[in-house]
Amino acid sequence: MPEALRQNRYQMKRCFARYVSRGKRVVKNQELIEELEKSMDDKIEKSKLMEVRPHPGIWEYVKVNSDDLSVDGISATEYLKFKEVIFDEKWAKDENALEIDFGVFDRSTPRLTLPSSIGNGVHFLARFLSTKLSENFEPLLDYLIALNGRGENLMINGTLNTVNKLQTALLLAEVFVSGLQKNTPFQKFEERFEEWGLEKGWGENAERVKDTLNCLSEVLQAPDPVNMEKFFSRLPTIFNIVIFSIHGYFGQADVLGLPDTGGQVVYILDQVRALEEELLLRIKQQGLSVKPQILVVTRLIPESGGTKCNQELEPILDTKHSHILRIPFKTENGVLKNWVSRFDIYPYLERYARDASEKIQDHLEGKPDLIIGNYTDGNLVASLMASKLGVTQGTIAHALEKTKYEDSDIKWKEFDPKYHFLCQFTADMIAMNSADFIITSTYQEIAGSSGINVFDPKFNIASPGADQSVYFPHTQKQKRFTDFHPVIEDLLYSQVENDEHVGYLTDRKKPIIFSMARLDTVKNISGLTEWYGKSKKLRELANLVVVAGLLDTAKSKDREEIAEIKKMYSLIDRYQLKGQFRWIAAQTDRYRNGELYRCVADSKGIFVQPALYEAFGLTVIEAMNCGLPTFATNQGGPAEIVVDGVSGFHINPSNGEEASSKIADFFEKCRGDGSYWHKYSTAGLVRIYESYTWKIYANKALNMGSIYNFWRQMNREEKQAKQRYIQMLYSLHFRNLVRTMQSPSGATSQSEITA
Ligand code: UDP
Ligand code: LCN
Repeated sequence: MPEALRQNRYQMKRCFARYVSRGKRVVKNQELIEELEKSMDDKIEKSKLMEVRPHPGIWEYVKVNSDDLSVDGISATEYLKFKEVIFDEKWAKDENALEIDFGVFDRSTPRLTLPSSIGNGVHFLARFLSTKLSENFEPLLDYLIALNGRGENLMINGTLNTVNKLQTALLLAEVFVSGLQKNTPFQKFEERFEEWGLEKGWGENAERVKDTLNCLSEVLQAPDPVNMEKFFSRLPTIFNIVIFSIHGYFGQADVLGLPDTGGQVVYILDQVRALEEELLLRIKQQGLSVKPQILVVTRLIPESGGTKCNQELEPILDTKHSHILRIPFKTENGVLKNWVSRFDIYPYLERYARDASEKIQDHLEGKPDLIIGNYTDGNLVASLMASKLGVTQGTIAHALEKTKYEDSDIKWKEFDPKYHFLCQFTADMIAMNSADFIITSTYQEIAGSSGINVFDPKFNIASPGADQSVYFPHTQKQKRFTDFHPVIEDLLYSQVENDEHVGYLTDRKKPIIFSMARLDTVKNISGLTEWYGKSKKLRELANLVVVAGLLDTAKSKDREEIAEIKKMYSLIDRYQLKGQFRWIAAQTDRYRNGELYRCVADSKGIFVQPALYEAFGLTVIEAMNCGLPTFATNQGGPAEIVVDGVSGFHINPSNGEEASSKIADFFEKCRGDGSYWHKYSTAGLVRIYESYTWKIYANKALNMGSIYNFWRQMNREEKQAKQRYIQMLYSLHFRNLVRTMQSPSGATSQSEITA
């Protein structure tokens, strides 16, 4: 940096003078770059300077004097202190303020060192374990001896209590199965295996058994990461999974679009289907006949507004053995009847964790093998339960609010009365640190600002997919849900305005710019509406249709949604949008929505995801699966899903003018070249099939469950020490935060509680 500043001294001085003259004490990266761009006249110099080389996860802190451009390196602590002084001087300067450091417990946890390995924890761990085990195989041996399913020994029994004995048994067995027909079922030679100390679980037939035996022999001879990962992916360790997703309305019908109920529900139901399918396949391949169970545990809401969220147990559609289990929030006054915003949920969670733990063990007739949490509330409860029962814990770290609400890390005090970020960030810290592994959907979710060491091998990227029986290309004519066409025709083109749609389209020949999201501020649907309103060119080229939230403030209970509804009406007025714009209320039927995306594709339209920040962006992959060219925010997950200019386009949500003109440019090119639209439609599909499917996801997630389960046992002592520290933080700090929390929605008032 000093060198770069010296080379362009004049321009840099101008640039820094501009930063300072803004009078802002905190300036974002984006703004820094914009100013920098403005200050440079010379094109070549500019492109040299703008060639920022990102080293994700590696931070450098410097202090620059804007007068003489001198640069001094400073430490992370100094930087944070400096930043905090701006907001709360007294606190930031308190030398004895509480500092929390989990790092001290992770002395023997290996650390990734390459930014390119971030998010690839499983591979890294397999490599690390290979080295560790080559020094001593005992832990693996003990682990295998202890394996059992429903009280039955699996893989090996206690007679193989030394590595030598195990190696000999493997050799004998391998020679034996080599002489059998490949498809000989395990049952045919089960007794023979028992004589050698080998139990069920090696495979369904001679061929599979041989391969697994060989894999372990290789590991024992000279452990290598590839065989290690393969061996763990074959071990029968996971049969029962609990997935927590507590807040919102969690159901299978008529819930999407309700406050706090969006992608998470879709994600989890699809995830369960994919996990069950993969579990069934694995169990069959292991030669076992265990029935796997997956329980999605959520909140039972007595006043459920016509949804099924007041039912305790509900089988999950398109699965064989999976259920939704609902447990109510209880207080000393009884059961809480109404929905509670996810921001106000903290006071109920501890009791919930206790109640849930009991119910779950009743239902499963024992402990689960893996507990997965979603979102802050689910992750906190997952940590409480996992640490109590000693079960492996996975955390799904997406949609964390710290990244969704700009500056929420430094302005938490200002935000706290409304959002209770203090509770939330503390809960996230507790859950993330107690988790055995963390699944994120994208690289950015880790390398962003999770506040946790991103070189920790617990981080793994496993991106979700979209259900391909619902979201498939518009060109697959024979599969299309044509029964919905009359309703969709009406939704899009009827000239009436009612409870379900406002605005109308007069020229139906124009392509449709389509968007669909909850009506949250961060989703920026009102932003897109405004960009469209302001752009004459765009209004000439295309119509705008958005599906979002409710159309009537009186019907919404969500403070943010109410503000957005008002804003939408004022935009319709200000820009006189009627005739070119249709606003449709939240749609809950995913089959119909799938067809809706395809009908938009029939109009040669596009999908736009304009969010100010998007953690992942399920709608982006749904649209791409349906063959819709997609323009997606460059803030968050969509920036990774879409490769700009190749499989779709990026737009900058804070520069509406630029976004509108990029979209207009696309439509103009489509007018001039009939193949242009198809090119992007196809490229989007290619991108999906190579990286974003549920099959890929389920395979990765189960491998994580298996290998981290072993690691937590190997690393038991350190884990316990850390857990003690976390418990202390929970009891002494978190509980206090919850106790002093004010409930802005008044959700705890007596009227809403039944005895
Ligand atoms: N969705 C829906 N109806 C609506 C709005 C959204 O069915 O009115 C679905 C949408 O198809 C997607 C999910 O809700 O499956 C939204 O997921 P996304 O990741 O885009 O956003 P989130 O709501 O999770 O923040
Ligand atoms: C995660 C999601 O995907 C959203 O749909 C939720 O509203 C958000 O979390 C908060 O629950």
